Amino acid sequence: MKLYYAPGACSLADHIALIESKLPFTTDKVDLKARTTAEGEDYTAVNPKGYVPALGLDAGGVLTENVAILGYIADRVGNLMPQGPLGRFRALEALAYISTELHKSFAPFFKPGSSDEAKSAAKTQLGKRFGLFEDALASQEFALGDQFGVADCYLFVMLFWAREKVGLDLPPNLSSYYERLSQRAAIQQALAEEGLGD
Ligand SMILES: N[C@@H](CCC(=O)N[C@@H](CS)C(=O)NCC(=O)O)C(=O)O
Repeated sequence: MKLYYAPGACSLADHIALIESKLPFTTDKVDLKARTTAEGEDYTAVNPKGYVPALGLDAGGVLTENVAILGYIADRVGNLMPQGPLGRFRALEALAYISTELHKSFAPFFKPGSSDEAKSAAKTQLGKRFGLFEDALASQEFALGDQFGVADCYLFVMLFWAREKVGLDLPPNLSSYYERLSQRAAIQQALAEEGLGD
């Protein structure tokens, strides 16, 4: 597999998940402005959507969208989503929430020319949407229970942005969760490989 990523973008979630999965993979860094990759590919030919992430599959073809890529990785290994008959649906439920309710709420912080008003409204919305995980983390170690999984990979990136891009003060449970995850080997490795380590 080959992960197409941009440093510190949402593709960091997939990068972390791939390291956690211990499946073999390579990476290719995408220049999102030029739409080319470090290995010299035309990125629009890889992913006509033009954005990261994209995952080149061993059997051929390319998978896009964080929810699908993270779900695919979790399905391949089985230990990155909750167990039980509803486990994969709990993972999809969390990934969909993170994608649509958290990830998209960061838009004003990435879009050039966004007004202070739009940023302030987004900050308020993010604070509310993170509340679901703040409450859950009062009684469990990870986003979906006591086992690390793909939802944590994605939630980590949202918290990384909340700290780095928005300057959001994280409530106590999320703050200690973020500090714990920051010490995790796969997360440190992914950050270092993207040039974002300490
Ligand atoms: N719906 C997509 C959104 C991916 C996305 O927002 N990618 C951003 C980086 S976090 C990007 O590549 N933006 C550059 C662009 O759109 O040109 C997914 O969840 O995978």
